[in-house]
Amino acid sequence: MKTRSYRCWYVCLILTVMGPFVGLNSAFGKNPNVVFIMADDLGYGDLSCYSGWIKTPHIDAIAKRGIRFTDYHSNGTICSPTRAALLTGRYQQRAGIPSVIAADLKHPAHARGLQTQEVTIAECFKKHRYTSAIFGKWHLGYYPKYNPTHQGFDEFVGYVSGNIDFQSHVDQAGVFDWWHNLEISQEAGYTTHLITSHAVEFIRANKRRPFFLYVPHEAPHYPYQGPTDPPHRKVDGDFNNKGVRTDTKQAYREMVIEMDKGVGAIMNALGESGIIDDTIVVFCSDNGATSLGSNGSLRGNKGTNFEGGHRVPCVIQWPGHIVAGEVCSQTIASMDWLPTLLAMAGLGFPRRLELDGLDLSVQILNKEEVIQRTLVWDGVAIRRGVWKYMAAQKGLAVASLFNLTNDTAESKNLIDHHPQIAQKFKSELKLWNADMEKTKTPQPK
Ligand SMILES: [Ca+2]
Repeated sequence: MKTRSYRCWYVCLILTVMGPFVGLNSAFGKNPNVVFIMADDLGYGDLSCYSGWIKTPHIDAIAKRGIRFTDYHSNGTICSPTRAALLTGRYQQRAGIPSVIAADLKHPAHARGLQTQEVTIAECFKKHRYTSAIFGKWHLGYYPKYNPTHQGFDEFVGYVSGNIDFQSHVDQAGVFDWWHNLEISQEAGYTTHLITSHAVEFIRANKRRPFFLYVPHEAPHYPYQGPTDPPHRKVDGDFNNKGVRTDTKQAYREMVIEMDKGVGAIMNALGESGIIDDTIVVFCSDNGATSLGSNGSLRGNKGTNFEGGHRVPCVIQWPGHIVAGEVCSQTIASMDWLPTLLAMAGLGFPRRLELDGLDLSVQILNKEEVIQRTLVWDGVAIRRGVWKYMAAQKGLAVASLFNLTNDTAESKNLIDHHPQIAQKFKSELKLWNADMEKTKTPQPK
């Protein structure tokens, strides 16, 4: 059996062999830039382009200029796992991040992180001489050795925790958490505004060379603070993690609106820099909404394996390459972006990376028919085509089989009608779990 070190060596070799191809223009001419914007805990029923309750004209405009996905899924139902899958193109379980990386310094999971032996999407773009940056939430390791600058990002401004006070930048363990690369930074400002302004500045500074820009927003994750609210968390202080607003629903709305304005500012910067037609822009969420937001008619919330936990909004634009105003029903997941975006950009990637994500570029660019594929959540839920099987788990007393064609609300358990389908899924889950256990990147003891 191949060992991890052998695999890494082989990946390095592949990357080296790819060298002569580095810098070649894509099939579409100039290498396109990529701006990947991700909200935190935004639900399927939050945005106006998904018939949601918050008016988001700037995100809606991306959908008008490109594609709105109706069957996009976050790999995880909570923050860290989805981010690990997005960055590595692999199931988060395989990438060694099956659960959230805890803020509490005493929690055993606090010491975990995305291991540097993982090859990230930023490293893949950098192999093609892209400049890369991340502005916003990392949540893939607290220790400096897990800093994004060790994972292919040339520049990092943001926080390593799961959430911070939007004004004071203190995390929920009472630790100050705002960084510029490897240094703590005393930069003042509302988190959403800072993330936007760094992204805009980066776009203007790098308009003449291809870049990969990752913009993981904090909104609308708690603490529930609008742009005019004062700070409430203090270092080592005693505070309510969720904040002090009593009208939390209104605060949530303000947070989404502010993020949407930020998306507008990024689009303006691309336009003013004359590179909007050379830039692929994606906007999505990292998991479903809490009960404060809306997952539309879907069952469940963040942290559950029901559709409300992981079917989330996602829109993409690339003027001249993606047909405007399309609605796409392809089943797609966070881990698909690594192979898909590199393929869309006409760039090679190390095919021996043992990716779990699929290259769905032809479904997006050429509007080819959707393909059927299998997705697993947390080793206990599995989906293929119209069918989704869920083992008995928290919030679900008995194993269930749902047909998502007419039942995205997962209200009718059809397991007694289709026992063979359920049994097949159950067997697949067992194999999947054994494979993950065998191949997972270990965390240091
Ligand atoms: Ca999240």
